[in-house]
Amino acid sequence: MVVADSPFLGACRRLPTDRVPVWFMRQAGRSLPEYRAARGQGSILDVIRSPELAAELTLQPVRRLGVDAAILFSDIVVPAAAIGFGVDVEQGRGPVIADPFRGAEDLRRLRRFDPEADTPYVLETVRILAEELGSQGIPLIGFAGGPFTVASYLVEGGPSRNYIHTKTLMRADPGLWARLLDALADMALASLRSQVGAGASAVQLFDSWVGTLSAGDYERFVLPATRKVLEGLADLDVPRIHFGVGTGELLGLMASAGAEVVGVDWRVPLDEARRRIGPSCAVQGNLDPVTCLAPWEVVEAEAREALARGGGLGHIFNLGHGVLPETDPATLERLVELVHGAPTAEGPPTAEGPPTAEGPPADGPGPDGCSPEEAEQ
Ligand code: 1CP
Repeated sequence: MVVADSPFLGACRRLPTDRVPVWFMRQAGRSLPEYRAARGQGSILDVIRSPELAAELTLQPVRRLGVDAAILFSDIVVPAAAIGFGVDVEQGRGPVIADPFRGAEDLRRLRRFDPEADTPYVLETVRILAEELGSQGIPLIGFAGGPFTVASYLVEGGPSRNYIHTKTLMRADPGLWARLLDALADMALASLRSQVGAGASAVQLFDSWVGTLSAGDYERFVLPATRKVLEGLADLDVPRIHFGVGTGELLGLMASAGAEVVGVDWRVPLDEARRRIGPSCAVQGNLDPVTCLAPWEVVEAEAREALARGGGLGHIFNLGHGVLPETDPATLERLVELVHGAPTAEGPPTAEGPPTAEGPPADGPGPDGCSPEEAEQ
């Protein structure tokens, strides 16, 4: 099979596929013994700077789990680290910034990101993977961090619960906030374009923590930058996936930002998510990652429910967020088998949205509906 005909790319375009495609966010990593064996002790940033190793870590879950897509082994803070913002990634904690972004003078530290010069190792990894996966007909997903989520690390200085500094900057100095997000949008866009140029077949924008915002704040403070990233990819003709956690109230707005696929976490059932997103986007999700720690019968029942509510057509099965390190890889293997054995919907999507096990769920598009130009296809 050639990559272009893969079930994953077909489902992103809401085309009929012979099976529901499945991959898992954070499918590479600590849940796999072969990852722990290969990773070594250094910073994850050092691993990412080693193309052969990063490519190997990307391929491990493809080999073991039989997933329909690979996701590049990298991190959302790689571009910011590469331009010298002073980012490190602490094992067991995540990204940390010794000297966080707090004022206008810090904008100078966010110089323009040039992927070829600043992260040649990422592009080399993508090239290795595109060749290796291409021969197997498996697409490679490139990714970048969404402007809000990357800003939250730069402004807070590390992982955060309440985003106090980030939200305060946003409200106290909206002009500076807009310039920060615009710079981070340019960074994400340059990174994603370069990954596609090197051979990635799809891209995902991880705005993981944007669910901390109200819809009003999201629309005013984040959506313009997100649109800039997604619309800036439109000419490349690769599916764009847009994902965040806790975004139930934001799904309609996120769908209006320009992606082909909206990622949904476990808090909103997929049929309801489709109602909020509108008929012109595919959906990705949405099994609770913690469910994977339950007995198989529970995993199976919840996965079947997600499949039924997802409706087959234009559904990429995934977890609602990343694989937890405690997950038994055997559970993920069984999940892939289960999803691949599930029925797919037939026929092209209707204006009402794809059918589900419970009949047509969508009574019209969400507030905006993504890729509106495709809505009547
Ligand atoms: O298979 C894969 O998905 C692995 C590749 C990958 C991806 C897609 C890594 C490697 N990081 C990411 C994206 C990423 N990084 C996101 C978006 C996805 C998500 O929401 O989970 C985010 C928010 C980060 C930031 C980050 N990097 C965190 C989260 C911290 C927090 O705020 O809670 C952590 C722990 C890291 C480090 C990191 N990146 C990747 C790995 C495997 C690790 C962990 C460990 C290590 O040091 O080995």
